[in-house]
Amino acid sequence: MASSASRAALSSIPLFHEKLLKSNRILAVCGAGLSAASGLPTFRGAGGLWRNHNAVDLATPEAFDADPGLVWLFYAYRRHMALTAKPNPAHYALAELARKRPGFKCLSQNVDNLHVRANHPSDQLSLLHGSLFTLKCTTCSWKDLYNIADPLCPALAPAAESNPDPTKPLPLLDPAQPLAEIKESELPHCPDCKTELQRPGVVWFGEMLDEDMLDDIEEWIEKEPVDMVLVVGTSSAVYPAAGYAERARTKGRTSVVTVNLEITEEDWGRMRKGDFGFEGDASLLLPELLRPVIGEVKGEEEEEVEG
Ligand code: BV8
Ligand code: ZN
Repeated sequence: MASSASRAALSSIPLFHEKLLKSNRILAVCGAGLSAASGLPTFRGAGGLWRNHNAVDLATPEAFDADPGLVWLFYAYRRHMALTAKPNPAHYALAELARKRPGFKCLSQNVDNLHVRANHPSDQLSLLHGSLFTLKCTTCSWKDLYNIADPLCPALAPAAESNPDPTKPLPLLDPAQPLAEIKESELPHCPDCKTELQRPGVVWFGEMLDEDMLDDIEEWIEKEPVDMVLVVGTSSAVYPAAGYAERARTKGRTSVVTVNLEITEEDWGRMRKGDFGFEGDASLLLPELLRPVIGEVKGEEEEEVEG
């Protein structure tokens, strides 16, 4: 149990800034909490349930096989939400850190494309679980790397509707409102093999992450000791993402820094000397924590994302 003295050291911004200014090799592991301030629900928060379906259950090949219409509505809704959302100062702060620190690498579990829209240098960004805006064939190698059609097809139009009456839940989200049946023939099919369905280019539970990306991350971690790991807005419950912070730790050298709205006693208890914990909204904390290196976060100058 971290004593109050050590708790003070663990959450001291001046001590953190001192370490940051000496840190060249920095890894970030980000989760849904990073995009919360952009209005996107987290998995553990409001986003955990979608029409009384557990989001984690819908993010599986089994769910897609069982009811591709339902799963496509789920993803079409998240595409719509992510398209209407904007990157927040935390996304811009990480992007600026990448420009100021060539030794910075950002691993994100988020599929909302907000890092990319915040102009995060692509060679310093690994999207561990893919993107809502990549489409691929369920069977052949056809892929559309960047598709922002909203709705994606007429059958998925309910997912792109804005809420007629904000006092009521969006009909699509109201489990009491039956969903129009979507026939497989109405869903997007692969333009190459014609017969197979398209699916969202995200990594579902039970599916392997991209091998080349995993090798690239391993190589980066192995190359030299890591000075700092920023663990931002994640419940660290999904692997392999949840294993990288400790994987990158070199005893006595690496500071693991937790930035989260909620840091549990258990989390504090797990921290080691030299680690840090900052409790609060990532979009407010990251610009302040990274200021000595990135200066004032300008934000909002969103670049047109080419396909
Ligand atoms: C795989 C894409 C090979 C789709 C996602 C080892 C041990 C145990 C299990 C496993 C293991 N290895 C593999 C597994 C199985 C599984 C797994 O980890 N299961 C878990 C549930 C135990 N892993 C896999 O299946 C992976 N594949 O390993 O393949 C294999 C296969 C089978 C068996 C062995 C090996 C694939 C995992 C990827 C799944 N796809 N997303 C989609 O998005 O629809 S995961 C998805 O859920 C997200 O991408 C993310 O990873 C996760 C949600 O977590 P978070 O992002 O952290 O969000 P959460 O809501 O949980 O937490 C938000 C946090 O933010 C909270 O802490 C909150 O306090 C904080 N917060 C909130 N607001 C703010 C904030 N913080 C700051 N500011 C705020 N404003
Ligand atoms: Zn195909």
